Amino acid sequence: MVGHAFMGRAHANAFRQVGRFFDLPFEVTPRVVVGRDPDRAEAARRQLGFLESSVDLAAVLERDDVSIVDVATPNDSHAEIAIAALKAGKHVLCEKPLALNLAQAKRMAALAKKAKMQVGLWHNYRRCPAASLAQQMIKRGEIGKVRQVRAVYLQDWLSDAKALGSWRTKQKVCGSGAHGDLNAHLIDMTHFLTGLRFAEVSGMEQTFVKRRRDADGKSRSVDVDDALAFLARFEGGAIGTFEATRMAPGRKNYNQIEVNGTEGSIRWNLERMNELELFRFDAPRDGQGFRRIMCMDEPHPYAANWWPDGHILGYEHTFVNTLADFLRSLRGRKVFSPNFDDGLRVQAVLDAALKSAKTRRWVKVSS
Ligand code: SOE
Repeated sequence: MVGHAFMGRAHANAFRQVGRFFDLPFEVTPRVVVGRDPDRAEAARRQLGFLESSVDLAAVLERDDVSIVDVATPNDSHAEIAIAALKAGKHVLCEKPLALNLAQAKRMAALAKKAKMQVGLWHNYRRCPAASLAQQMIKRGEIGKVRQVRAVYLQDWLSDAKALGSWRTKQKVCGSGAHGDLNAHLIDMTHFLTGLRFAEVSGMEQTFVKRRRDADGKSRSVDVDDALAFLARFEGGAIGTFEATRMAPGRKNYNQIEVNGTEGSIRWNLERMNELELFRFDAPRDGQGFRRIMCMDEPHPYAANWWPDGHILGYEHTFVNTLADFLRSLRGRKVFSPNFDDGLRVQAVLDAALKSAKTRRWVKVSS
């Protein structure tokens, strides 16, 4: 595992838990945690439960007792690490978004195809049981043909102008702000739930706080969006609205998507992540309304691997579910999704929406 901050902790937890809750084709050993600072990497090794720590990725990639490389670093190093790992013949899991920009994403997807290794992206919300159930329901036609998608991912941790800047506010490290961080999840979730393909987008961005003091005390300009909203037209005529912000006071991690079809609607909200809301016109008129499905019973995706009905799951379980499917896909080489092709499709939409926001015109999404 390369990187050991917030996502590194979420991934490390998944590496340690997955064998306790899923029948896997083989045992998982969290072997080496790689960082930039030896003392911090060693502290992470102890806390996160790896056998070794290292600051020498090249040496780790040469080892034949390392078969999967997990990229849990900021966005500007995803391409370099994933490409080196693929060239070293390793399977690769990578945090979202796949890359800094479309060009890097294209290179990563092309190499993954050539390398014939299994690759995956940690778009963890797909494997929230309720989100996976929504995908199954939409696929079997429960809401008819999809007409509209309405998705928001709202946070508020940068609302205060005095909040510190970080790699997430520097374009050369993160690529874009709330857009690449949060709209990436909404775009991937839309692909997953509906199978729709984005055709063209019209975006609007805003940076409300133009300079921030970093942890080193220096004030630096913020060259990424604090918020980016965009309209989308899909192939086939469906339309969508998407919004990402870090400036919505009170919205801590409010990731919500609603899909409207010809026969009904489905809505999932991360703040009530174990529940799915479904509306269908075919209920009797006097009983119509959204009904709340509790997605923790045996037939619901992943639920049987965890606790009895009603014992709710949390954020960290979505990473364990994701890893379980990735590991199971290694046996018999079933294609895991989201892979780097899926990540490239997300990057194409991110890229088009950002271009649209800067040029104030509709932009076609490159296929
Ligand atoms: C910060 O916005 C963040 O950690 C994202 O980077 C993650 O992808 C999201 O799952 C939670 O919020």
